[in-house]
Amino acid sequence: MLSEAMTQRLNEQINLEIYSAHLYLQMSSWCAHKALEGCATFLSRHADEEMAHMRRLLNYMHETGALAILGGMEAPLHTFQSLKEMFTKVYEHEQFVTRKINELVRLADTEPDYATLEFLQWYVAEQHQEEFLFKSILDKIELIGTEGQGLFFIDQEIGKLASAKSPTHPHPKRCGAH
Ligand code: OFO
Repeated sequence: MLSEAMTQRLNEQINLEIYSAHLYLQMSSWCAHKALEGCATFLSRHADEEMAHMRRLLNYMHETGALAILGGMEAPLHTFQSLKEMFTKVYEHEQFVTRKINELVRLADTEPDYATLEFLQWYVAEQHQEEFLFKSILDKIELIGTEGQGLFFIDQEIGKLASAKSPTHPHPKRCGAH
């Protein structure tokens, strides 16, 4: 059974995952509007992954007999100066999510709530991959640039990342990784 504090923090995390999905879907729409189809597809699939993160939490709460409460949320940003600015915001958002996961882990450890601590390990690993993914996209943007044809090539590269994602392995493999 979850403590009241843990129930509240898991609820916050559920709502944060839904906000992440909204944010990435909105960004996907901005990209589609700018004819950046590769980025639009990538971000739309990533929004689906955020909803899967939310469902995993929701199921865990159901298993423990807790009530999940969905709240209202602010509308995400819908306009950006550039693709680089948009992906910088994605990276910052993922770093924020990592901090929230770390806070959850700390709470589970101090309560102690070992079942939730174990459950959260998946999110710890996932956040490592998410930060790596978005940092590597920013590195690509830095390397190729977005001037002239650069923007076209960046869009193609990010589109390839979308097709590399699969339901069983949502993140493209790192070079040399398993
Ligand atoms: Fe993008 O991360 Fe969810 O948890």
